[in-house]
Amino acid sequence: MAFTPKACLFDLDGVIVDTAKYHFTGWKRLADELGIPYTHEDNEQLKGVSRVGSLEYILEKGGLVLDNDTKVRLMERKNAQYLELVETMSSAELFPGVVDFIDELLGAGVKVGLGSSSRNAALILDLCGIADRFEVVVDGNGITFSKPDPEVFLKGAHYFGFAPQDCVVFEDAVAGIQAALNGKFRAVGVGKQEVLSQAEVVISGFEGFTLSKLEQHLS
Ligand code: B16
Ligand code: MG
Repeated sequence: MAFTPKACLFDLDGVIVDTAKYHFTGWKRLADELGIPYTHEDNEQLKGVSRVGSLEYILEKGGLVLDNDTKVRLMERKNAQYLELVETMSSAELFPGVVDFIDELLGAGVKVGLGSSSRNAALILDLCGIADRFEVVVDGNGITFSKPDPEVFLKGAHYFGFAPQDCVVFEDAVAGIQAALNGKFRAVGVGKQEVLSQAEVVISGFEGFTLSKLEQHLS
């Protein structure tokens, strides 16, 4: 049966823009100070994972148990580092084709929203000059449960008043695809097929991607 999306919900980091490299630098500096090895593979595991979840992962890797106040301080330090690193971000860092695709959706009357685990999502959208495209932004500040819980996307669909089945989620993280499927959304993976094989469709990026291609893939 032909499928036409009523809304598209985009993850931010890894789908619209590559902030993973800045998260990597921030966590690596912190891990170095703690004497815990932190690799690109670790960073890959933490895509879509909340700030606190990321710290817990690193501490567990190093076998470190810390009290809550110390954990809060470490997260603040990492975030201050991250904010310094993203300060100079601009539209030049947007992934090729993603804004054209979003603009095509908006022109066709498809609603567009953001569903990100990041508490810095609104800032990044602003820095990249695309905040005006998103009618709703659900981010790490507005959710209780992290991906793979579907809360972040369900809140977006609820804002629009649409059933998840009528909305498409674009995600680069395994936990994000699981969140979409757990919420009964249509799920498009952005990245590598072998990593995102649970998604209904995987695209390598948005260059040349169109609404009609999306509809063909999901029909
Ligand atoms: P922050 P997404 C996620 O964003 C990142 O992929 C993940 O690496 C990061 O730890 C998380 O946001 C929290 O970010 O520290 O900025 O609140 O992929 O869900 O857009
Ligand atoms: Mg992501």
